[in-house]
Amino acid sequence: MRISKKIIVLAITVGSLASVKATPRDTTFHADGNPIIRHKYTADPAAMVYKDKVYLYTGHDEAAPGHNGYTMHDWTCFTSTDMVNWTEHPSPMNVKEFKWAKDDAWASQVIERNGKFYWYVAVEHGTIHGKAIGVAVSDSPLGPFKDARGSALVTNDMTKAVKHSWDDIDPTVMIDKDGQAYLFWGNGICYYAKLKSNMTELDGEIKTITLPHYTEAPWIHERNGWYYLSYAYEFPEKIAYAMSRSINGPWEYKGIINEIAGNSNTNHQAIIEFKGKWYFIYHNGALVPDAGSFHRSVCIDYLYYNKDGSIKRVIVTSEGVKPAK
Ligand code: FUB
Repeated sequence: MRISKKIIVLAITVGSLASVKATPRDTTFHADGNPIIRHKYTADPAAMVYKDKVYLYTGHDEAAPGHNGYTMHDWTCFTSTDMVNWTEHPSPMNVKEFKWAKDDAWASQVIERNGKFYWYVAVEHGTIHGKAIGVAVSDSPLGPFKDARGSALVTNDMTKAVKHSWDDIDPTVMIDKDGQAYLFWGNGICYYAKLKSNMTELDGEIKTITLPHYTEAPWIHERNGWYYLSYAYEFPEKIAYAMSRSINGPWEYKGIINEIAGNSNTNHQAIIEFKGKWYFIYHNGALVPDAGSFHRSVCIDYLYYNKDGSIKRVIVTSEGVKPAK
């Protein structure tokens, strides 16, 4: 049998194409109300505004249907210039990036300093029992992000205020006006510490903040000289907040701003200002019936302030927000 040269060339080409891994691409979509992301489950939103663009980083719920527990291995990244039209970028980081971690790509936050991007994440430590906080760094907000230390920044044996092993989760980070960076985190108690200017080492002691019915998910932001520390309150979680004139406190408890997130026990907010409006970004379990606490979805609604700087209760909507101009 004679096989033509053309067929041989075609067979070699198809064979080599099959062995090349498909490169993940950016994809764009228009958010049609809340939840804003409907093609996968997303949780624990953290948003950063950088150069007129919103970078939304989320956890990724991948639990099997009906599984009552978190299955989370990587984080996602979406960007938008108007809060409605979004681009999804290939996942900038998997928990495997942290060689010392076992699993559990839990809540996180990215911040920029001097042109570098630092990503603080909660994961399960591989050898020190309990959750831990790691930090990754990149030259681009889209990654690739690399473990910045080769070890955890915070481990369970460094924090003794509560007895359970998952107190070192949910990092939130802020650089104050004087250039001093702070990390807040915690489940069951709110911890905070200064960060060195390299952003990868704690600077001094770990302190605690007493807040009524504090569960987890602290988020720190500043507006007009007021510092706001919002957090998940009770369980199932509402979102409450405290205010202070200094990032070091004292914090005055101000009340609840968001009610329980439908059928999700957790609520996990991020708060940002973008193009003159304030946004409350959170998750619920409302994508499909029975989505619940382990198949969560990110939503966005507006956040408004009173004249005295206090925050108005968030009105959670199905319609979501309008395009920002
Ligand atoms: O996603 C895992 C955990 O659930 C987060 O760390 C908490 O804030 C809660 O949302």
